[in-house]
Amino acid sequence: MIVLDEIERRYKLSSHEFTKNYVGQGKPVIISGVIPSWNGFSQWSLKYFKQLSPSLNIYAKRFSDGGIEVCRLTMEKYIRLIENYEADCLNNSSPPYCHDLPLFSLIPSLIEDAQPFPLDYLPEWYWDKWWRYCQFFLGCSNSITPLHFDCLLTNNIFFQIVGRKQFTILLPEDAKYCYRRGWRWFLVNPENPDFNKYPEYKNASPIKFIVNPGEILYMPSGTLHHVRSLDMSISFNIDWHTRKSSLNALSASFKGMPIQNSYYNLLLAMGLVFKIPPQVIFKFYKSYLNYVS
Ligand SMILES: O=C(O)CCC(=O)C(=O)O
Ligand SMILES: [Fe+2]
Repeated sequence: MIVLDEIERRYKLSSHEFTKNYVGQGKPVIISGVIPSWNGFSQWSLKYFKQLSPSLNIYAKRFSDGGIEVCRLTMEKYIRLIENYEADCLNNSSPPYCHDLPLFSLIPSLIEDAQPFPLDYLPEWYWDKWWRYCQFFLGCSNSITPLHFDCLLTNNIFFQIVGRKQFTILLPEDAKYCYRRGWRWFLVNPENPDFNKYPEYKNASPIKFIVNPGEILYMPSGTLHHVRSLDMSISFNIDWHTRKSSLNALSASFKGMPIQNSYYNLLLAMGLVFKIPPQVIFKFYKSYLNYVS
């Protein structure tokens, strides 16, 4: 078991070291020096997305204790809401958060902007059309994603492009102190924990840090994370399994993982362990990208 009191930061980490010392050890890390060499890094902004595809239909979410409310609107309308909020946050209500949007599939020209993509951080199985597995997060400052882990128990490589985000993360061993609700959400608010209601949280060891534009965050499978946007922000992630994490995730089918998640994990394990090609698996996996919350 690893004990961490702060996150490591590495410049242009090699894929060999990434795989051995971070993925292999279940250790989070922030990697700088990779995203800034992408073709379109300095071009990406909400205005740019609006110009590329104003009438694109997207969805945005509001998180509350009662659940997640989803609303649908166009890219143009959403970005106007964000711009108005940033210009005058006191007189405009805070817009919903565009969360888990497969934007590379919706605006394919963005794929070229993210080249050279660090494919060698991922298992080779993902190299073909890697962008299909990515989900975007667009939002205003102060957008929040409450404490959770990623629902298939995948590894997560998180790309911060515009704006800063503050992460509070906990290693999987601390889940027992965070008061779980359902499969993946937790009741504790790590930014302002209510120790009367959640006394066990005193035993947890949260790590808090900022991810800056142009940085990559790696979170191992099962890492709990709470995320606050400090600025208007554009990020995307790729959730992915290794052979080992796909088998571990399958064994979680016996520990409360919803059956639908086990189905998607079985598909990924068939790809990673039994080498069934991604072209075959993706047909069945595609619906996952709308299923995640
Ligand atoms: O950026 C966020 O608000 C949430 C990110 C997240 O939960 C993820 O990448 O899994
Ligand atoms: Fe997440």
